Amino acid sequence: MIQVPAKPYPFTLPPGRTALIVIDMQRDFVEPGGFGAALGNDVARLGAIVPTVAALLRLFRDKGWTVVHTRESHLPDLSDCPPAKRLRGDPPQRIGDPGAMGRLLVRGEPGNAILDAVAPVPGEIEIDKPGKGAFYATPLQDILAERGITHLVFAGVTTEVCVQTTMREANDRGYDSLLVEDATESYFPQFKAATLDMIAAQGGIVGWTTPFAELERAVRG
Ligand code: C5J
Repeated sequence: MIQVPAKPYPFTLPPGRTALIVIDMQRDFVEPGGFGAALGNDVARLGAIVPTVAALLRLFRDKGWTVVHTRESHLPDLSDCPPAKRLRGDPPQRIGDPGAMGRLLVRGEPGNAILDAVAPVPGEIEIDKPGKGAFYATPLQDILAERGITHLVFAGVTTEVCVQTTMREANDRGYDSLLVEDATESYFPQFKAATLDMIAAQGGIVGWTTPFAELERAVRG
């Protein structure tokens, strides 16, 4: 077992039974002209974590541990996109509309791809998810169970939406989860700070948080 200094107390990580889940590091959220920008967000903030997410991927690849990448995406006919999701708000472009990188949030479009710098490599698991949480309407839980995974390390965007939703889903399914603080980002700094606090509050009601350097030091020894 590996002990990682973390909030609210050290995270105990079983090598070989721990998976990295990288949430939605897609052009649609991080680059101008995608879904995140269409909602009025300043997407520049999110790009800053790319080097840390890449380093986290290197750490798991070096150890040979399970890596999962998720994409928030919908089928081209939008049959998996509830009207409530598509019609909410008053954005200039909605899910499925044409944008600078193809149709927004549609599977297979250029904008829906994961950024090259943190893209999956052969052998890693890729999950397309129609919701915010990666367990909803996906095979993720079965895949993790087949591999005997009990502990999850989280990175990606955005902290308070898809990352936190998936951590809460994981919590209810019995996983212990650690969020890497500098490998996740939000369009709203105050929401990121609040999410990190609420995850670790009440004795780790959702899970643990730690900076990447602490995780790397503990894992590499
Ligand atoms: C959002 C996500 N923010 N990946 N999606 O709509 O967090």
